[in-house]
Amino acid sequence: MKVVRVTVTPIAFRDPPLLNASGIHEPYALRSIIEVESDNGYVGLGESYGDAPALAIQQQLQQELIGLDPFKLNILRETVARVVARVTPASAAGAELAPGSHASKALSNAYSAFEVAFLDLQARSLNRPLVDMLGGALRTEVPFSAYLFFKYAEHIDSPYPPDAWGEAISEEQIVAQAKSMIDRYGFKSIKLKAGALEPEHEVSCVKALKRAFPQHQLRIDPNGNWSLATSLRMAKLLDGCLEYYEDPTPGLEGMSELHRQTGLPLATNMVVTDFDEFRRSVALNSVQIVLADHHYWGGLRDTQTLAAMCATFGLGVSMHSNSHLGISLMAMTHVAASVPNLSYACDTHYPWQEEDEEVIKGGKLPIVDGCVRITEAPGLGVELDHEQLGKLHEQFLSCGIRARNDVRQMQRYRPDWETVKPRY
Ligand code: GKR
Ligand code: MG
Repeated sequence: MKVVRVTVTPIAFRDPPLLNASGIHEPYALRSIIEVESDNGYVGLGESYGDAPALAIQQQLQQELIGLDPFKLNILRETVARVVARVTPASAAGAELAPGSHASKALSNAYSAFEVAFLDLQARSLNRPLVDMLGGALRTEVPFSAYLFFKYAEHIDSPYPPDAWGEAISEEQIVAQAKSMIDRYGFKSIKLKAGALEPEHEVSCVKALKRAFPQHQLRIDPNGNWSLATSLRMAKLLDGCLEYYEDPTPGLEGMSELHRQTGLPLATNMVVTDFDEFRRSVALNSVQIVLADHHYWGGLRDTQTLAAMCATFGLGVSMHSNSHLGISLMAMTHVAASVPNLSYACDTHYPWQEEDEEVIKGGKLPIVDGCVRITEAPGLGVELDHEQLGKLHEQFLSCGIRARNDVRQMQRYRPDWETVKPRY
């Protein structure tokens, strides 16, 4: 089997005004949708970052992958490495929370984007689910958490009508957001994205969630926007409410000291983002749970390696997410289904994306009882809807955004907004 066509299509879809440690989401999130076709008529799918630096590499690779055997992933990695060495990308400014724009992750990002499509192609040609290319499923239902955000009711100068979620700033509004998400999707655990408002207020919201959902597991994630002193103070206020404390404070040293002083389980998608940081984290005992993300950890098989490393060093493992659509959701679900030590419900932004903006046939994938299911359908189990792809590509062309920048977007609301890390 040989690759005869590779198509990378950048898309943009509506994204709500979600607040975070950098600023606020822009009205559109960017992704790329990848199709890899083989000479015997199968098409493998992938989804990755659509920010300009990541896209430039993916587009360079389109021609270079023609003729490769989709089973030879080691050759794929070598080919990607050659192209990445040629196209040295610049990191986009103001995009700290968009790993697709980090130059240091260029190789693992680009490899991952195509590895998923190659694995999908392998699986389709064998008429097996993709998870069988990863050693087979240990579970068919993968749990995800309700991922809450503080948010405004609508974007400044919004190019489209307000979303149905409404404003979420107060405790009552955050509890209402959690209730809608849980009623709709059945999530059993809740994550609150923090680092955006006063820490005391964010902690009060966690406590309000605890009162409203006493049976649910809770996490808070300030994206490293709290100093060590603030993180210690908030740990006291949180008073045992948490399943884990996610990236409260920046740096491996800060996290290590926080764990030493509180004993709380700390999770991260910020201080352990590659195997070198993993090694340093183990030496310092900085984190106890690693949130994997195949998009920048180097694909589905490297995510399995990461999970095996976590098992070796007695760490928990779960999954991080950025704004994404269904192809990424299914890739996350297939790898999560294959990981023996998946110890926590995974993160996903999926509920935040609009019903009419999915690129797969049949529209948005169901999340039932907080879980996404994998079936025996071949590959990732989803088919591309070319009409939808075309619509979201047009939106990419017209939206004017080429790299995520939550700082610049916040400056439209508050011209004096600056990046200060940690802010609190
Ligand atoms: O989308 O605002 C966001 C999140 O803050 C995202 O950028 C983070 O990468 O979800 C992520 C996280 O868990 O840190
Ligand atoms: Mg996080």
